[in-house]
Amino acid sequence: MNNLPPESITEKLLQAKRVLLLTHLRPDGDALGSTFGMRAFLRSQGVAAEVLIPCAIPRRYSRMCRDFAVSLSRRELDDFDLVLALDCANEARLGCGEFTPAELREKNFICIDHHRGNSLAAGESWIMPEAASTCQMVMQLISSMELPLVPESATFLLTGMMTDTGCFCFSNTSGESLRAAALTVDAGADIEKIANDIFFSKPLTQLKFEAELIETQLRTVCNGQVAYACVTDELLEKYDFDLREDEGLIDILRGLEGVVIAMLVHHRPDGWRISLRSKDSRFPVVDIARDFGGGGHTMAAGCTIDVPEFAEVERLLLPRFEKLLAGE
Ligand SMILES: [Mn+2]
Repeated sequence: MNNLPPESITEKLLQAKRVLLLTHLRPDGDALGSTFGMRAFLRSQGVAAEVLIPCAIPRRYSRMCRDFAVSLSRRELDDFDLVLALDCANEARLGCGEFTPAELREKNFICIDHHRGNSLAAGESWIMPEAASTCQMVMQLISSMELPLVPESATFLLTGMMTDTGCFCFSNTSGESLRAAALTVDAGADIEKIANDIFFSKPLTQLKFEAELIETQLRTVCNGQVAYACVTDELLEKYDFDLREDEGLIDILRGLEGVVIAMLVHHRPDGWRISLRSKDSRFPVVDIARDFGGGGHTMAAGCTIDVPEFAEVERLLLPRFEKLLAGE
């Protein structure tokens, strides 16, 4: 493990009496894996720790993520001497309930994250953009302390490592990612349970929703190198599909032969939510997302564009893809 966490963070974590663990809203596998994995680890070390998730969590994770707080009062917040935010890149995404980031900064407020351009401004931060997942960072942190990893923690950490790397298929997977994953397996991570719960448990309605999405919405441009689809409210209603469950939906577009850039679009009250993926590191999509006020990772990024019609989204973005693919 080359990238060692700051010693001050490991010290503070182990010296804390009660740690509050936070992550980003609309939590994904890495967000939940890192917070619940850290909770299990801290508890195994005799450090009291609680997770606050003030929003719904995707169904596929609800079996494994249990016993967390959905809200906390200010008085309850006082009981914590350390707040640790995991996998959260900025204040707007932080799932902190009714608390303001300023209130959290009055505590020992630490951030561990792998998003480039993290702007959370915690009291102390460990940001490692080259890490494929925050779970990988947590694993590196635990192994740097040379403390044992309990199987429950190992299973959570491996979950986030697998979801953020597409089961170690995406280009963010490094030797270090695989070594960190190996440590979780050695520690008893239940890879079969993760596979069945997270990857092989798609409800039939979702399968049908995806089939109709492809049948009616999939479009390709740039000689088939760009695939995109707009998730309509009609489709969501017809299949009673909750877009919070959409993690992986864009991978269907990415999985199409010949596709280099995939885009999934959905209309929200504040504009069109754009998710972008690239299959080729020569064509990073994060710059396009940034130009529209978004961000993310080099190959997986997103933004929101507030225009009335979807056709305008196409008019704004398709030429950008064309230029990117032409190497301009
Ligand atoms: Mn992540």
